Formats: sequence, C-alpha cells, structure tokens
Amino acid sequence: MGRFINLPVLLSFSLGFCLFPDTISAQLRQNYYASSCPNVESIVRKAVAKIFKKTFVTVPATLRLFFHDCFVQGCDASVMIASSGGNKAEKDHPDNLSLAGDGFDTVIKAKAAVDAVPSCRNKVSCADIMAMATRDVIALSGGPSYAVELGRLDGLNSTAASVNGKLPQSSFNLNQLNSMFAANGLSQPEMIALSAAHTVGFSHCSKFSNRIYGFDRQNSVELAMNRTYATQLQQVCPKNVDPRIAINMDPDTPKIFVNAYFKNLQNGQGLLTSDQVLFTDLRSRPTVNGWATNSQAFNQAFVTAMTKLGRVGVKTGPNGDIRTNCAAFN
Ligand code: HEM
Ligand SMILES: *[C@@H]1O[C@H](CO)[C@@H](O)[C@H](O)[C@H]1NC(C)=O
Ligand SMILES: *[C@@H]1O[C@H](CO)[C@@H](O)[C@H](O)[C@H]1NC(C)=O
Ligand SMILES: CC(=O)N[C@H]1CO[C@H](CO)[C@@H](O)[C@@H]1O
Repeated sequence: MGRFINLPVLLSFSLGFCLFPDTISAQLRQNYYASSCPNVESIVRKAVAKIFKKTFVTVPATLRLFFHDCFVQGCDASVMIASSGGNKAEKDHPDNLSLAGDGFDTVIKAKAAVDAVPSCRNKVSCADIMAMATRDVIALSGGPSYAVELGRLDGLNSTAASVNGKLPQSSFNLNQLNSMFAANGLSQPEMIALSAAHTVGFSHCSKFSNRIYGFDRQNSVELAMNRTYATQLQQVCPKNVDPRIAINMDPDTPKIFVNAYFKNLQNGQGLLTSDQVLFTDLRSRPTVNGWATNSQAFNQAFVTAMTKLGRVGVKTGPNGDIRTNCAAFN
C-alpha cells in the first residue's frame, strides 16, 4: 500500500515528535476497532486462552515481550521483527534477555485468529494484538483485568543497535531504575507496580549469581538476601552453572499473578538486585509495604501503570502501518 504524504504535513508530525518524544498517546482509545473489527477483543482472548491451557509460559513470555517492545522505540511491535539480510533486529540484541519464543508465538497465533475473520483481515495492528494478549495473560493468571486502550500502528524500524541502553539491568539501583522509567513517562510508584510482573516467570542463574555468592561484598542489597533463600538458590545454581538453567522468580507462587512479590521483598526474597532494592531503599520501601498488605491497591496501581506503559512511543499516521506478518515489514 502506497502512502502519499505531502511535505508540510510530514514536517508538522516530526515537529510534534521532537516536542513530545515517547509520550504521544493522542490516538489511543478503548473500542478503537468498534466499527472495523468489533469482536477483536473476544477473538484475541479466545486464542490466548487456548494457548494458556497448553502452556503457562505464555503468561511471562507475553508480558515481558510487551515491556521490552514498549521500552525500545515504543509499543509498536518492533521487537517482533525477524532479522533479515544485513539488519540485526531488536530481538537479536543480547538484552532481549532470552525472550521466550512463546510470547512471539502467542501474538502470531492471535493475529492469525483475527485475520481468519474476513472483515478483520489486516485491520488490527500487531502492536494492539500484543497489548490485548498481554492484558489477557495477566487476567488468566489471576491478575487484574482492565479495559485496554487501542489504536497503535506497527513500527517501521527495528534494529539491535536501538536496544542499547533502553532496557533496565538486573544490577540497577533505585536511581537507575527511576531514571530509565522516567524517560518513558513512568513514575517511581509506577515502576514499582510494574516490577511486580516478576511474580511470574523465570530468570537465568547468571542474572543473580553475584547475589548468592557475594555475601562477602560490602553491598547492602546483596546482604539483604534471605540466607535460607540464598542457600536454596545455590543448590539449583552452582557456580559453574549450565547457562540454560532458569528458575522461578517467585519461589512460592510462580504461576499466580499476585502481590506476593512485595511480601517476598519484605522477606529478603527478591531475586534480582533491581527487585530487592525496592525494599532496601527507604525511598521506595513504604510503597512496597503498602502493596504487600493491600492487594486491591496494588491491582489498581498495576492497571494504571500498564495503561501508561501501553502509551509509550505510540506510532500513528505516517510513522507506522498495519503489518500483514508481525515478524516482517510489509
Ligand atoms: C524494573 C526493572 C526490570 C529489570 C531490571 C528486569 C530484569 C529482568 C531479568 C534479568 C529477567 C530474567 C531474564 C532471564 O534471565 O531470562 C526478567 C524476567 C522477566 N521480566 Fe523483568 N525486569 C524489569 C522490569 C520488568 C517489567 C516492567 C516487566 C513487565 C511489566 C517485566 C516482566 C518480566 C517477566 C514476565 C519476566 C519473566 C520472563 C520469562 O519467564 O520468560 N520485567 N526481568
Ligand atoms: C525507519 O523506517 C523508514 C521506512 O522504512 C525509513 O524511511 C526511515 O529512514 C527509518 N528510520 C530510521 C531512524 O532508521
Ligand atoms: C526468610 O524467609 C522466610 C520465608 O521463607 C521467612 O519466614 C523469614 O522470616 C525470612 N528471614 C528474614 C531475615 O527475612
Ligand atoms: C528469542 C530471540 O530472538 N532470542 C535471540 C536473542 O539474541 C540472541 C543473540 O544475542 C539470539 O541468539 C537469540 O536467538
């Protein structure tokens, strides 16, 4: 499909992007597809529920895929593009941190289900399908459900280089976490709420082995690890561990999306430095304590934060399109 854009219009768009980088949310709204594909949400939900019945891994995989997509060039499904020829795409940056294939698979299957309905064919963006699928996996695993905003276009660029410095590292302290989330329009409480996504899913031993073998170091976050927990982790993650081994990030309820994440932090059972620091740093501890005891307040904060995450760097107009294949540009 050709796009005809006259120069003045294009210029005013780019100016808008310069003034408000990454925070454009103008076109997003609920029921965006009410006339073009009215049943899109139930089609996606049905497809996702079918995958969920086969494998729980779709939950953490889809949720993390959405996060990584949004933090690198916005929520535009650029993370799904496969590398081709000389171009190394986002998903092949080392920081894709072993995104599980199940997340990609979930979006592709949901897209196929949407496109199987003739009137919906090629009407719904991969970015929006990812946002809907993410909402659905959260609800399916016991988390809060929410009305999802739609109207994103799929991005036209995906490079491994664009990932550099855009994703948080497991070693981050509170200042580093805050500044990276602030760059995406997210506050400290929103960052804390979103971190609770680590109530589901896996981490490879390399992401925390410094913590379980590093007690001799003068690092308060490492010292804050529960010794019983650290000993248990040493059993599954010996020093020369097979790099393929991954373990549950929530030791007690790894398949339920709940505020247990915050109770774990209170017990020194945060797996990553970036998790435990939310409790050890006194500036964020009150929020952790509040949500550890009030799951309703946490759910509400999480929904607000997810909605804001979904607005990051949204593409509209000439800056995006609707891909026929989520893994390739049209
Ligand atoms: C706050 C800063 C964050 C850091 C430093 C961080 C880092 C990590 C790391 C190191 C892993 C383990 C990856 C591996 O070893 O394979 C992980 C897993 C995961 N992260 Fe985060 N993350 C952060 C925030 C988030 C957010 C905001 C979300 C979603 C809203 C999220 C969702 C997930 C999920 C669901 C997994 C499990 C993936 C799986 O089992 O396949 N994370 N994260
Ligand atoms: C993004 O993709 C478009 C369309 O393929 C291209 O014209 C543009 O130069 C790309 N932008 C960057 C920053 O690579
Ligand atoms: C360590 O974790 C256990 C729960 O597994 C908890 O009962 C205990 O209080 C924790 N210890 C500390 C020092 O937080
Ligand atoms: C799921 C996925 O695409 N993983 C890739 C992440 O990046 C490494 C290279 O850094 C690839 O080997 C993986 O295939």
